[in-house]
Amino acid sequence: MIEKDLQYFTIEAPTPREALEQMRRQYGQEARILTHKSVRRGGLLGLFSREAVEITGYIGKKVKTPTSAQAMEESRQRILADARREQSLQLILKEIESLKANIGKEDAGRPADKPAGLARIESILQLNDFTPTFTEEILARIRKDFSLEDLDNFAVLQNQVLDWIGEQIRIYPSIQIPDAQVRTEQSSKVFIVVGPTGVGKTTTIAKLAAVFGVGGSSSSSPKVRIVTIDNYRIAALRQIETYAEIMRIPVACVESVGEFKSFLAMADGTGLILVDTIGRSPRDLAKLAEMKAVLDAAGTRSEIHLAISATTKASDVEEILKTFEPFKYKAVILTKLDETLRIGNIISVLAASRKPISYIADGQSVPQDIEQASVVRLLMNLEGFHVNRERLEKRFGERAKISDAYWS
Ligand SMILES: Nc1nc2c(ncn2[C@@H]2O[C@H](COP(=O)(O)OP(=O)(O)OP(=O)(O)O)[C@@H](O)[C@H]2O)c(=O)[nH]1
Ligand SMILES: [Mg+2]
Repeated sequence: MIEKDLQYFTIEAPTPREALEQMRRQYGQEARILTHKSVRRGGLLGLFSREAVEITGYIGKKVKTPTSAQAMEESRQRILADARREQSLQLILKEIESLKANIGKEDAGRPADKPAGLARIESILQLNDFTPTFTEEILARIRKDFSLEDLDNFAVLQNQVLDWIGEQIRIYPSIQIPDAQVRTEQSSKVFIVVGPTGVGKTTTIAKLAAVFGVGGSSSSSPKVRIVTIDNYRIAALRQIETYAEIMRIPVACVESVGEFKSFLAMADGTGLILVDTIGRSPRDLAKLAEMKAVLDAAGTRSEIHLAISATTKASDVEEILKTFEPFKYKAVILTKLDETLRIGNIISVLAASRKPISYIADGQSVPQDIEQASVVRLLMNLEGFHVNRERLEKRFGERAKISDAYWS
C-alpha cells in the first residue's frame, strides 16, 4: 500500500517570483503549488497599491508500508536494480577508460564529445527552458570557438554565452511623444496593444498612460488619451475607465472604422493615443480580422505591439506570433515576467523570429511595474549563471525603469 505523506505550507511574498523563490529555497524542487492569489495592500482600486502574493502548496513523500509478500518482492527488485546499476557502472567505467586512452591519441585542440564546461552550459540552458534548437546553436558555437583548455575556465565561458544570448535579443525603442508645439493630427502617436486574452493588455495601457501622461497637458490638447475597442464587455470598459478617471486621462470607446476615424480627427493634437483592444483567443480568427479592420483606420502613424505573457510555453508563443502576423506588429510587450523563473523559451522563439521586445511588465501595480525592455534585465532573469551586471551593462546598456519618471 502506498500512502502520500503530504506536508502543506503557505507563503506570502511581495511578488509571485519571490514567493516561488522562497518556496524553492525552503521546500526544494519537490514542492508543488496548490493555490495562488494576489492580496492587495493599500491603494485605491488597485492604483498605486502594492500587491502581495499568497501561495499554498505541499511537498509529498511516498511512504511505503508493504505487506511481507510485497516486501520480499520489493527487496528482490531492489537487489536486481542494484546489480543492474553495478553492471552499468562497470560499463561506464570501461567507457571512461577507453575515452581516456583515445584523448591522448586525438589531435591537439580537437574537443572531446562533451567536456564538463559544455555539459554545464547545456544543463543551464535547459534549466531556463531555451529551445533545443537555440541550445544546440550555442553549443555548436562553443565547440567552434573554444579549445578544450579554454573550456576549463567556466567564468569566461559563461560570460561568452551570456553575450551570445544578449546579442540575440532585439530591443525596440521606447515611445517618443512629439513636442506640444509641433503636434498635429498626423503627428500623434497611435500605440495599439493587441494580444491573447488575459495577458495584461489593459493593465499595460494603464501603466503606459500613467508614465507618459506625466507632465499633464493643456485642456485643448491632452498629452495622452486612451481609446478602447473593448467595449463589448461592460467590465472591461469599467476597468479602463476607472484607471483613466484616477489618472485624469480622457478615455473613449469606438466600435467601428467610422467611429475610430472620427475619434482620431477629434483627438487632433494629442501626443500619444493608447489603444486597448479586445482580448481574443489566437484561434478566434474572424474576430481578429474584424478588429484589424478597425485598427487599420489609424493608418501608417499607428504602431501595433503584441502583448505576450512570459509564462507562455515556446510552441504557444510561436503560434501567437504567427496568428497576429497580419497586424504587422512592430514589437512584443512581455508581461507577467514576475510569474516565471524561466524565460529561455521566449528568448529562443523571439530570436528565431527576429522580433524585438519593447516593454517588460513584471507585476500588477500601476504604474510602477513596467520598464523599457533591455537586454540586461532579461539576462539578469536567467537562472544558473553568475551574472556580472556591470559587465553586461557596459556591453548592452543599462536598464531603464520608465516609471521612475512618474515619481520624479
Ligand atoms: N503578475 C502579473 N499580473 C499581471 C501583469 N499584467 C497584468 N496582470 C494581471 O493579469 C490580469 C489580466 O490583466 P488585464 O490587463 O485585464 O488583461 P487583458 O489582456 O486586458 O485581458 P482581456 O482584456 O480580458 O483580454 C489582471 O489580474 C492583472 O492585474 C503582470 O505584469 N504581472
Ligand atoms: Mg483588457
